[in-house]
Amino acid sequence: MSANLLNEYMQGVAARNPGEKEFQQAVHEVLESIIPVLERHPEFRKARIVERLTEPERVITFRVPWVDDRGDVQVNRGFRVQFNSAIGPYKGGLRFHPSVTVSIMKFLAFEQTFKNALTTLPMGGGKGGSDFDPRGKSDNEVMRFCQSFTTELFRHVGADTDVPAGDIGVGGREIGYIYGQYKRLVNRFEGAFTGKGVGWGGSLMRPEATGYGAVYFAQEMLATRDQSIAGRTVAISGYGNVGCGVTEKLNQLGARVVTIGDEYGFVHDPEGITGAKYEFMKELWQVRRAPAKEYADKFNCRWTAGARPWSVACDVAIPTAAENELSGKDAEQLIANGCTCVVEAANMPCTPEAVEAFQKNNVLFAPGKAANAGGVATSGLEMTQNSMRLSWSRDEVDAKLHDIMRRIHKTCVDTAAAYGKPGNYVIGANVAGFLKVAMAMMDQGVV
Ligand code: 2IT
Repeated sequence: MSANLLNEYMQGVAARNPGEKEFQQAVHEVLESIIPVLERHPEFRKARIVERLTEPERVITFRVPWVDDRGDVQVNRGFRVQFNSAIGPYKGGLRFHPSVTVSIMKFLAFEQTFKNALTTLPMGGGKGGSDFDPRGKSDNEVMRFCQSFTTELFRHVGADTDVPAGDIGVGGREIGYIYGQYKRLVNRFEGAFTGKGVGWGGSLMRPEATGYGAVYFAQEMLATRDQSIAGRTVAISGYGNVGCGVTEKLNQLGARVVTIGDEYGFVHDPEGITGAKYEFMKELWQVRRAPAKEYADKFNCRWTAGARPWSVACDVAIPTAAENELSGKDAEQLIANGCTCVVEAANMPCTPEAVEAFQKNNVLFAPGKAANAGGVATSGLEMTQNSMRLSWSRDEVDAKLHDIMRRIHKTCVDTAAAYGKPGNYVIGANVAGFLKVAMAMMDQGVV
């Protein structure tokens, strides 16, 4: 019965979204978890909640023409997927990366819908971006691209409609250029974007929030086994915004981050990325957008080309880069090397085979929609501050973030237990996120 229902839904999703591998993968993972909920709630099936929830409310694609520094015309494709607004205005980041496709946008917006529901804040799910590659572009080129992108995007977003933020390739610089153009077009200073500069409506702690939140979540998971993060060796894969936040918080808590990497390979620094080395790592991406190998060259560490860091012995693994960066094979290797806790700080970084391997081997496993929700939760806090026209101190934001992460953890644990799968954070997160959105959809009728 369960398998039939899942197959039936997935056949429909595959037929309507042919070739959209990442989107189908994200939907499959959620539907697999919520079949028991649908069996308990025939009214959800009658109201076709799953069919509605797997269909984005709106998918916008647009042309982004711009002129590069040589005077040549360039054309990119822009997207905004407004997936679900049952519990609040669409909310989610913008990704600028050559790998961006409609499938990637839809998977991210779908995930975001459940993640945002878990934060306890009133935010619907959305995502956007472009196949534009900011690497190797001058500041002026990035600005011209952002202005052209916003010249179309602006008509679809707004403080009470859809509030984009950053994601891969979109940080403070890009949000600045996008916001400047937005404000010029609408002639209003309003909280239509988050991740803004702290001097003009941004929230303290937003840049660090995703990474800090993932570490808070790891602490809560370890505490269920009477363990602590202090003294642990941790492997991470990226060194952007999320990687830096994770490393900074782990250093504060006395853990040791021993790897960073990019698509070309990874660095192993067994002594840990601390002090001046951490400052160098931070500058590497955030200021210079330089390759990870520079860290290995500068500090005389081992560089392994063409591989991810999952072969390194560690207690905790925190993928911080991108989807499907940790395979079933990688998972087997981590388990063999003694890793007992895996936290998805990126979106869907572990393949389904990897997740299965972790769960079979009693590894604590936190799915991204729970563990990396601290970023968007702090975006929600930025929206609150903008509405109130005030700004909170760093400590105030951090305390709220910490509290939200504890609550998400508890929700996952309680929900998993209520559905007979204690300790299964995938079931806990998917079911709790789904229930919140589904009940709101039921209340609002067939829309
Ligand atoms: O994946 C994510 O949650 C984000 N990129 C952050 C989205 C946001 O609106 O802050």
